[in-house]
Amino acid sequence: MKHESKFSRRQFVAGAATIAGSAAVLQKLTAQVQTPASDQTAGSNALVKTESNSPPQNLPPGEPGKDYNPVITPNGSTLPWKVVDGVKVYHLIAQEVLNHEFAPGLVAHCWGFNGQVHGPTIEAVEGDRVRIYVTNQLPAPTAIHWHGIFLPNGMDGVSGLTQKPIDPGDTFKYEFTLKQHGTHMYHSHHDEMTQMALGLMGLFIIHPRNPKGPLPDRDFAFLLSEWKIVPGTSRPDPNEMTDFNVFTFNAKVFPAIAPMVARLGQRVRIRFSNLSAMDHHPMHLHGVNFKVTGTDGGQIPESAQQVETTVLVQVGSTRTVDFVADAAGDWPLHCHMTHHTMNQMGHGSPNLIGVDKTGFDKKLRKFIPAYMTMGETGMGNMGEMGMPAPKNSLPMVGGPGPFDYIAMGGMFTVLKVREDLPNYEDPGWYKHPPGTVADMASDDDLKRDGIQLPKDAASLRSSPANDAWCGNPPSKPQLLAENRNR
Ligand SMILES: [Cu+2]
Repeated sequence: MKHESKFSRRQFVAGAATIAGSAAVLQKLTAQVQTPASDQTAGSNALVKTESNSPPQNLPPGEPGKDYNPVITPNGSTLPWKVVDGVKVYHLIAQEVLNHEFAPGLVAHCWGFNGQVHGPTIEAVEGDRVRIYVTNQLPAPTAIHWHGIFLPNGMDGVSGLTQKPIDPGDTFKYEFTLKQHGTHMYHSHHDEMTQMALGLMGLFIIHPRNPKGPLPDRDFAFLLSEWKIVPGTSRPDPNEMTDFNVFTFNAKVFPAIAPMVARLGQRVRIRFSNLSAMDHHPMHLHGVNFKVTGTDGGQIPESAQQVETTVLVQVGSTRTVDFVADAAGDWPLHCHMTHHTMNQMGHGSPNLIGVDKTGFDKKLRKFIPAYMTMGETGMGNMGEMGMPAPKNSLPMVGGPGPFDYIAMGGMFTVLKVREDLPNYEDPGWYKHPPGTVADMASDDDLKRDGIQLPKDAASLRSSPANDAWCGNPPSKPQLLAENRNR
């Protein structure tokens, strides 16, 4: 580990930021409430274990476009495969991945597969025979576990218990027939604390062989994780137990997480998997409701599918949700734990809310002319200020939006639903129909509806600081990521 600075990034900001401009910009992330989506079921009824264990054995390899619509791993990829004598053959290479970029400004030396963090998504169909080679290019032994998948015990990938560890330089072969369908994962099962903290994990999606319901039109998969990367360093710290500061979807943080794009009326599936070390994540989607249709244990019977807008994805589990995208707009998808939608600066800082810093700032300006304490009204402006910060670290909140700065980081992205889409490229920000955006109430509105304002409301409103960028606006708007895979 490189030098661990004596002060956290937040302390740095609160105690020593020197900026030329003025103070806060109001955050105006609008979220419109919409009528719930229509009822919709997905896939077949519950597949209980006894059924799954009397499997379709060695069926012909399932084909994308015919047997399933391929899953989309935003910011990730799907592991290529080939068919050899009726068996789908895959090759994972566990290796160090230098300079993995979580978002512009923060790179770290991680462990991953095939040059990626996290590893590519393995995709197959119920009844497929799969053969997965695992080559270990890491400096330590490893073993790969296929999480939630029914297989012979010796294929379970638990180092020491069901197999020898895969030593550096060695290649192991795993082979089994997929007897189920669902959202699953793969991850290291050797020195788990270290190897999973560094990124040795990926998604394993098995499509149903004979789906009973309509297939999803858009099928997105996210692997949730958390990291401790001390600002200024570039190696995730596997020893951290509680104070994580980078919260990721597919090993990216907002604003680098690709948006999900769908046409109005399409059936959308989102698969959440959580391999964080210590934290569960309540995933919340705006604009629609969804049914929780599956877990890593399999499909949930239709009668037990809960209607939700938030689904808790516990550590070591997956949740699949299905809905119809029946409301156009830009709808946030994010973890509802507020510290999980922050980047590195959101931790370990002094609480300055409500502190009158006038006298303090005045005294300090004798020595540092442009000094200004920050944080006394909150942290919403921390990302946009362009203040000096430790090298290789992220501002605690996100990126510019269409109305103002979006004061979120970490586990946050956007579902973009549009009536007309030529393709699934990012269509840009939603163009709201006239009269459908929340905005400043007019004097006529207030008068008509008899709204009495508090006496000091006008004086708060008149602060010019509330309408100005602090310093220069970002020259390079980092909206949502450009390196999505579809
Ligand atoms: Cu969370």
